[in-house]
Amino acid sequence: MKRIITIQDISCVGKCSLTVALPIISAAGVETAVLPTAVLSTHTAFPKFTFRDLTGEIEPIAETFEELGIDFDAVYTGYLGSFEQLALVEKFIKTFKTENTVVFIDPVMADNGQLYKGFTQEFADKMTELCKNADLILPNLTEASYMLHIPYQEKYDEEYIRDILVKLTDIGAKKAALTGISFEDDKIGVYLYDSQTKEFFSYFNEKLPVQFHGTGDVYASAALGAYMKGLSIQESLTVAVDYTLESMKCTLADENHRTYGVNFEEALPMLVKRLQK
Ligand code: PXL
Repeated sequence: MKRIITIQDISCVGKCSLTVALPIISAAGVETAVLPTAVLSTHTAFPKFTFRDLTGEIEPIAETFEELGIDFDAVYTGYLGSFEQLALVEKFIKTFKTENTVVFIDPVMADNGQLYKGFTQEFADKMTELCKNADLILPNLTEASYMLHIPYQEKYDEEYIRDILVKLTDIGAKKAALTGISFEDDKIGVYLYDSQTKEFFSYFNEKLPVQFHGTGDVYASAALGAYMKGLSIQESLTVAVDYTLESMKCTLADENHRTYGVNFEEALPMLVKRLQK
């Protein structure tokens, strides 16, 4: 069984980051080690939240892993809360990366044209630096716009997206996939560029007329789980689109759904089935 480590916060309520990555990647049949970077009462989109920073734990934990000879087949980073964390995570990646380690960076910091609470352009620039270490980065279009210092555009064509993807890989990541890409009102999906083969790939499925918090983390977790399970990157990104859609459909199927994130739990059997084929 493959073992990955995911480095991001744990938000007690409001399904995102570790409370999403741990169950999804585990269900994919991949051992999921965690390195929590902070404990929050909820994610930061709630009107009020506590935030206990765990930056001081990152180095001692990493050093202890190293002394014990613990290794990982992949390092997956998501929401990171400070410049110091970005530096420590880069050090972690450099320490644990071997020839076969997959480095998967989701530069979580923005959506819908806006940075999340507490983030700045300067932080986005440092996150962009971290992305140089990645085999695959998974930004949405808002994050990519901050990374490249270009205005966020709601309307775009395929040429625009391909140009952004090439520019993202020019920074250093081997592959870049843009999530939440939509050229038609009723379709949404992913667009990938592999700088080594110079090939593009895209996949779209139904676009629902709703938006939920946490879908980016559900998407990234499913994609990594599938990839570590042995699917190709194209298949993994495809399964993750379908699984995220299924999670949103399960959320809507519950008339009394509370928007603490999507119902990825009841969609898990579908993900597991797709990974068994
Ligand atoms: O889903 C991304 C995310 C993760 N962790 C925290 C967040 C957010 C987005 O708002 O606030 C703490």
